[in-house]
Amino acid sequence: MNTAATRPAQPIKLYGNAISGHVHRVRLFLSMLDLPFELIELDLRQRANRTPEFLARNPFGQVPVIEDGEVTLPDSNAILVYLNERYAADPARWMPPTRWARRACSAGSRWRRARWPTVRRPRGSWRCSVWPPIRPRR
Ligand SMILES: N[C@@H](CCC(=O)N[C@@H](CS)C(=O)NCC(=O)O)C(=O)O
Repeated sequence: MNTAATRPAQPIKLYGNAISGHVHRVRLFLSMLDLPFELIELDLRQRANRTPEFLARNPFGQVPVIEDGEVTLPDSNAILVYLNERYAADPARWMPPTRWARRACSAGSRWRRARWPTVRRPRGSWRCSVWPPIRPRR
């Protein structure tokens, strides 16, 4: 639970939709950190992500994007790291303790989403979304 000193001055704006997994993971983490946010729904079928206003927020035209005061940030991975480092009372709780492990975790999570639908991590390992973190394709 984060403290009053680490709360945003106004609700974080989250541009996304209800069915995107990338948006869902950001919503989940916002909730876990107990941060106020407002979901701004974009209808991707109507190409709401291709308007000049939205492309100014994310030139790739993808959700999620957050706006937190002066900060505009796309990409769910980047957003999770940002929220953790800025607002989590104990950022180490959500990230592995060393730089190499953090790197492996982040690369692994991208790799998993691309190629490996179901993975498990052993009990007692870091809160990494994939195990093993990196395994090159043969
Ligand atoms: N690397 C991005 C991927 C985001 C992504 O693929 N978003 C999809 C929805 S799940 C999207 O906006 N697709 C619309 C498009 O690419 O035009 C992230 O992690 O946020």
